Amino acid sequence: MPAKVAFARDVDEGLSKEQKTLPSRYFYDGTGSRLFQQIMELPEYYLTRCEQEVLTTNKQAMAALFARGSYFHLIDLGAGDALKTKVLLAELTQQKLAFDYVPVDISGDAMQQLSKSLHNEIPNLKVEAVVGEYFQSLDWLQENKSERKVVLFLGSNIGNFEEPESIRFLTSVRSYLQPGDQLLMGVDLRKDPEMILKAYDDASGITAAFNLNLLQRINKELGGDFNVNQFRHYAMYNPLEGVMRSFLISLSDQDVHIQGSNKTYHFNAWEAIHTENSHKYTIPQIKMLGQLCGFRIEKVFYDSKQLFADVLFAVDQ
Ligand code: AVJ
Repeated sequence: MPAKVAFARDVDEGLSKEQKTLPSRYFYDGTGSRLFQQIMELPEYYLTRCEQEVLTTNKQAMAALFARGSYFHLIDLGAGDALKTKVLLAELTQQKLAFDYVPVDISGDAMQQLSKSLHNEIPNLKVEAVVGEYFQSLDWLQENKSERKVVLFLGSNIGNFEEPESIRFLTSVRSYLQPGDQLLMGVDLRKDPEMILKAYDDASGITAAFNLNLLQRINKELGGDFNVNQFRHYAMYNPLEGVMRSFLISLSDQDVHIQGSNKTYHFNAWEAIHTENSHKYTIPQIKMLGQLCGFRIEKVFYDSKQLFADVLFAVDQ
């Protein structure tokens, strides 16, 4: 199915629900990817800096655990600009490990830029970029099933999934791995709710622009007539569930027409569109999640404040 058709279908499905939703994977058009890069540099958005610290501090230990004397594929799910992965790539290259790099991302722009920048920065690295959604990356895993693999799933991207979806996804990843393969997964840990809230509702309004850009993308690609000024970003954290949720709130009674679905959608004043979940975890939860999907924790790497963790999973026999 062409990407635009799927987008139109998903938007129509989400906006036709009793409680309106839009899938967060559609944030990342050109503008959205640029806004996310700005988010990663915000003082409030601690996640990227923490994970960068985890990788920088532990790159040698990680490389030692990846090295098993045989050639492997390093598969980076949701690679984006791969700023964090580059720390590892430099280390693995320096240690002369035999591997190639397979970044996977839904943003074609991002994959083109990444291939180019890697060609300049690490000319000897073999790169095979894949443009597609996470589930499409599974095809690649399947095609290369017999070869050794280290899968990276960094940045707490897992946090966007609801629990059943995360189990389904990790179980499918596991089904294409074999004993000796590994998964390094970044997870955002539970912490002061105020700190989490600020990370998703920053003072300069970049996260608000990122959320609202989804409506602009619908206008551009599907011929929508959203008045973006009539919606407001709203984020809240539930400390019982450990879930950060983001919404777009309709500021008035209004109708929006979308040519792509040839439909008009009504929004009541203060009605919400749910656009994103970002789950925060405890290590016991992650251990449990791994177990459910056929993974065993080999090692947990933390930043100095223990705000974030990169968990290395081994594949059970
Ligand atoms: C890219 C999914 C990890 O949930 O923290 C950042 C996306 N949304 N600010 C996250 C995001 C709002 C981010 N992930």
